[in-house]
Amino acid sequence: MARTIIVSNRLPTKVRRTDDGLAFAPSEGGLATGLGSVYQQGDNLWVGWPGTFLDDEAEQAHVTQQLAHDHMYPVFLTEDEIRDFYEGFSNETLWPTFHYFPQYARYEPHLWAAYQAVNRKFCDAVLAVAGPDDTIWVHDYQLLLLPQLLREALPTSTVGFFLHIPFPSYELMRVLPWNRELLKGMLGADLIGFHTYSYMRHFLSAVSRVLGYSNQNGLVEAGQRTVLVDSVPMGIDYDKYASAAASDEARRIEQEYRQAIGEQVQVVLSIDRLDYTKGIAERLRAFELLLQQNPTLHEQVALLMLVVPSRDQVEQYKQLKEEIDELVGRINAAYRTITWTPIQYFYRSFPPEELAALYRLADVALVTPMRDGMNLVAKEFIASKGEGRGVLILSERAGAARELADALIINPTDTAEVAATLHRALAMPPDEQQQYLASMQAIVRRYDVHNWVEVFMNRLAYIKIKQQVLATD
Ligand code: GDG
Repeated sequence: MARTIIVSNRLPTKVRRTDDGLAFAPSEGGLATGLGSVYQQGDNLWVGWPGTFLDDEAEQAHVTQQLAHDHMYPVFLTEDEIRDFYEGFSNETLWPTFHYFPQYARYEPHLWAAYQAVNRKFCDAVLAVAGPDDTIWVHDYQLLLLPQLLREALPTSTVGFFLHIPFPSYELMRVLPWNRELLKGMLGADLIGFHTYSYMRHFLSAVSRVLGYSNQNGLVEAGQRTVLVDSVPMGIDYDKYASAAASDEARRIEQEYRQAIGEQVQVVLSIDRLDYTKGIAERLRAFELLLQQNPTLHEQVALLMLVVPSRDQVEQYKQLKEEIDELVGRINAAYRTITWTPIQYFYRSFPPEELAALYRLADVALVTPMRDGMNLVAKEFIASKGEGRGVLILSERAGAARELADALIINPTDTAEVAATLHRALAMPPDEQQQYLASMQAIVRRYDVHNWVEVFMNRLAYIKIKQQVLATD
């Protein structure tokens, strides 16, 4: 019986070391929810790293056994691999290059060697559990070489690949010393999916310029094989977010927060992982400009800013954290009053029910990344609003801006434009807010995460049939 095997750097469960031994906690990411309906069925499986360094063989055996109950198969990474493959080549070479921050990127052969070795390690793990007829769905930038490694080992297998971050213009790809190998690695897949049409076009252009492979309608002639490249934007679990926000618990927390903040104060919400791609510092400057230009808004508006700790061992992230701390301190010190704090800043993660309450509470969501593959926060805000009101301000450089064209779309580098758009959002009449919201809700509801999985799998089945037809022509 053919199975589906999901492969990603992280498993949907995180193992943590506690005083009482190892603890297993589900990950709340969109991918885990979306693919839950796939890997938990039949004999399907999810292969990935459990998120913690474990070198003791007895512990590894225990984790393997526990995860097997939940259809997961772990790949254990050594401390060197975590440093050079994960924090190194993945997060300090590919992440900045693909998000148009090449000045932050390290191009170092020993990181590349680690990346190749760990992709081979993932390949061995998949081969330990997969058969030639299985469908293998590989995810994201940590595993760009894996599709080709799988193709060599299992030539007839069905391999899909999805990239969750932007695929950059050829001008960025040409900077990357190992661009040929990376593109060839991806082309081992039968289907390569991106969030947007422009990422897909950038990929096709890089493939043509670097490898000389032509394409027609997204079908790439890669040597003896035909590979389909397509745009398949990822959705969220709409019903989950809508019902969490409508729950009694979310309403109760919202009321509590509302009372604390003040009935007359409009709330602007900002939620991201700590990352230079998310435009957090630029967003703060825009909020500062808003306060500077509009004294009448003082004591009438508050920015609620959640920054989820992430990669804070990396130098650029440490610096960004300091910059944010300083900006928040400076703006609050300049404008706060005894009864009003302009920026409520949290550097930690919140439980899902509080997140649902914050989405309810917010009058405006300010989503202004410099670059973002998709940005699920924008979609979650829309889904959480129900029949209520709310305005989404969205960066033109988030993948989500393609689908959410009824948001107030801004250029995140243009501080004056962001400040002016915030002003407009805070003054938008309720019926106009509802009209925009309803049209975006229809899109986010229809193209939800279940639809995304279905479309991806259908496209994968289509290219397998197309390959057979082409082979008999
Ligand atoms: C990558 C791409 C692409 C945030 N704070 C808390 C919390 N969150 C959740 C949000 C959302 C998720 O984290 C963040 O997703 P994003 O899409 O915004 O960003 P990345 O993590 O950078 O994800 C991105 C995505 O992959 C999918 O393809 O959209 O472009 O960079 O779901 O709700 N969750 C909880 N507490 C928090 O404090 N529980």
